[in-house]
Amino acid sequence: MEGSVPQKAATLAMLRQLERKVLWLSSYMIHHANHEVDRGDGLKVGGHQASSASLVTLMTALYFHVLRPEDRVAVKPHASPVFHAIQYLLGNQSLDKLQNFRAFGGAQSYPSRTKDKADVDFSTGSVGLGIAETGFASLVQDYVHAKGWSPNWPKGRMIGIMGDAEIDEGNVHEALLEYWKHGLENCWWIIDYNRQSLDSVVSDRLFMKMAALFENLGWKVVLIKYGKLLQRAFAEPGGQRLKEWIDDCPNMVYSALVFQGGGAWRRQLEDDLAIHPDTLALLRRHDDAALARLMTNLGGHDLQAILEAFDEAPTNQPVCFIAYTIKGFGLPFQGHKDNHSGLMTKAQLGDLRAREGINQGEEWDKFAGLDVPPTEVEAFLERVPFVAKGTRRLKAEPVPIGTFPKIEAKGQVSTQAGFGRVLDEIARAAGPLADRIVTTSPDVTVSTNLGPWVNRRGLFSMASHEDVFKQRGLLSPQKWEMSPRGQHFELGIAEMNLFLMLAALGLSHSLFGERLLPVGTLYDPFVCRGLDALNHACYQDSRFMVAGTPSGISLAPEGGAHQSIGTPLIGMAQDGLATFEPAYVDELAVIMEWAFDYMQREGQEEDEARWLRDEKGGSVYLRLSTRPIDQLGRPMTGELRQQIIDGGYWLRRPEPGSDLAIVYTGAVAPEAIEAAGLLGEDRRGIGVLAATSADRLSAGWHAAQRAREQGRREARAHVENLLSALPRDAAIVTVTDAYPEALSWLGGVCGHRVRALGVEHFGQSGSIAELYGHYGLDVNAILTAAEGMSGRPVRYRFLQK
Ligand SMILES: Cc1ncc(C[n+]2csc(CCOP(=O)(O)OP(=O)(O)O)c2C)c(N)n1
Ligand SMILES: [Mg+2]
Repeated sequence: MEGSVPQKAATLAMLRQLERKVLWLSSYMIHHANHEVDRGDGLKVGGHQASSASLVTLMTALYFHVLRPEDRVAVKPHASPVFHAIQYLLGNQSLDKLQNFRAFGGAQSYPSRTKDKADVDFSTGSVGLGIAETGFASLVQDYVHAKGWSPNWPKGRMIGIMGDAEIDEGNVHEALLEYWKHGLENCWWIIDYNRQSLDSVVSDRLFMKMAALFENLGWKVVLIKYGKLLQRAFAEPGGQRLKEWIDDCPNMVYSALVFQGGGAWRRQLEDDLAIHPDTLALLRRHDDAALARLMTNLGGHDLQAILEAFDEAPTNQPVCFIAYTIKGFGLPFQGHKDNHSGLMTKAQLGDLRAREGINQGEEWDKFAGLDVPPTEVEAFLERVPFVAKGTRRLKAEPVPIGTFPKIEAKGQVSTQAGFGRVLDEIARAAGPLADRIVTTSPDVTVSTNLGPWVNRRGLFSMASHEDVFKQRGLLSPQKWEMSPRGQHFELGIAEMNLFLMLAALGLSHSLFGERLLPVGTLYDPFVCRGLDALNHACYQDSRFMVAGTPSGISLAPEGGAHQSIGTPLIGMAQDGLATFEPAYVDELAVIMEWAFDYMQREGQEEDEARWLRDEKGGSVYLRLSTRPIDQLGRPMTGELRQQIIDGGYWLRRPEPGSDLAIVYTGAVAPEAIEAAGLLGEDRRGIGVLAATSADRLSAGWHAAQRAREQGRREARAHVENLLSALPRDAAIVTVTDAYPEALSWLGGVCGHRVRALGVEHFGQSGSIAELYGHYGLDVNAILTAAEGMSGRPVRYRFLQK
């Protein structure tokens, strides 16, 4: 704590006042949501009062004194009421939002970057993710500064305030390993060590193993265990015995005594310490209330102990503060093992109101009940360093895409190879786009075709490392040089880390004022391994491009464990993520050019009729394949380009009177085209529709339906326009190397009958021909489906070449 002795004392006194106010406001917010407002169904809406209360002191110290504007914070989900109360006092949150906590349009149950208007840096909710993102954000901050960017925004601490049970989440451990490799520095994790989770009490012995793990991985571990009252008591005669008693006390017993209060403390301690007269005398110098205060004076509830710990923390390594706290501290259910969903009764709230000196009607008053005049509190709040620069959400100039490289794809090429070529060409052409792209991959850099990009742009590391193979003149197509100039983050296999890294990179414009264009790659089936982190990234409106490749059973010999089936449905259902599965490299190039722009859009318009997020922008998922297919060598017209982006185009337009169309997505294009050719021998004008994005087609369709329902009768979706070219009684055969429902919905658009071909069972090893034959994606399967739909036999069959 800076300043002279009287200044420090004054700050401490003011923080004590604010601590009381934050406890009151956060408690009242929850009470108001549950008791004062009739939400119509009589159900309790909850609010995590106990979880919140354990962090009142710590967060008061942080937000009103320790934090600087450049510090970025992930707040434990269940501390949302405390967070909002603090934001209200700092002028960042309106009373209306507070009064509507957990209600429609009100302050969110868990702090949200996108839903809350308050100053949220990282959304939290799914425990383990917000906290893990702080370390990745710190690495991104290093990256931005290593490039000499962000000159007007100093480096800050990336701070995670976490529950002790969050440590159980595997992704937290995965993140710790990754941080170590990248030399993490500016990161604080503050663990709310209330030794309780939702159901149960956290094992103390296990937790100390965790502390050792942190130290092993380069963190400084700081225990904030005892408050000043206890520290002073330990120094008195008999005090050491008391300390030993507390240190040895099982969590369960301690929690029960906290709940029971002064009388119970006295009985237990006098029994256990009966043969130590000094200690008994020490205890007897306290009345019951004072004894309870003393015995619950853990470090995490003692402002002075907290501020000292923060003050003394090293600045050149990550720090893990283990702050001992009591769940529900200061409230009637403090310490009770079942208090997770506890709510105060009206009578209990009345007691708290009386204790805090707040009159009826003054509940929302920022200053009521405090021991200092409002003007002094106001003056203090105005000087709080955290809000000195006003709003902390930064903006960055868009990166110009410039002339996008032309990719001449001839012969047989896969979309995965095309993806590598596009990035290689961007790297070769150089310029702002190339400079702002950052790539990353969980140990599949080379096998997802990022190799050429990395060869040109290098790996990122704060320290420089030469490529040993290159130094020794050993032949390798892959350069592996690391330096602060590099533009590729090499990650270990953990896919959660990939998405947490993408989330952090994709928020750089907002966190650090510098736009990055992150591109990640992973094997498509393992999207599921990182799925919650992907969802977390999108929920925060982070902006990135991710390529899932290779995908589907087209990865033939690799077998069922590596062949993705359901990922297109994930892409469709994931908000904030536009999903594409092109078949041809020219389509892919169009999509990537568009994507680098789309990732940067920040429009406000949320016109439901065009709910493709075209104004708002978002992230992009490319589902790619290793199957080389014959390229079409066609001119790329403006109209075709637009249709590829909108989700589909007629590769072959159906003729009037046609009774069949084949709709395909991705790598099965050759089968669709071949089948159409064979069917065309004896049928008129069969259509072939290329669906480049089932996701955008369906989003546009839903939007147009909604718009019409709202009176905009002229609204029409791209897919409606496309399918209106096909007579209503014609049939559609859809085919995709994925779960068939990715396309079967097309039948609902204009009422066509649909036979949807796809993969419904786990894949296996084999050749593409064998697997397409077995799973029913080959030409003959399409012909048979066509036959079934029209009731007419097909004349020509496909003979294996
Ligand atoms: C991934 C995930 N799983 C389960 C939950 C449900 N949940 C919410 S809080 C909680 C326990 C939290 O315990 P802790 O982190 O110790 O926080 P405390 O309430 O003790 O402060 C659980 C299991 C969740 N939010 N996220
Ligand atoms: Mg806990």
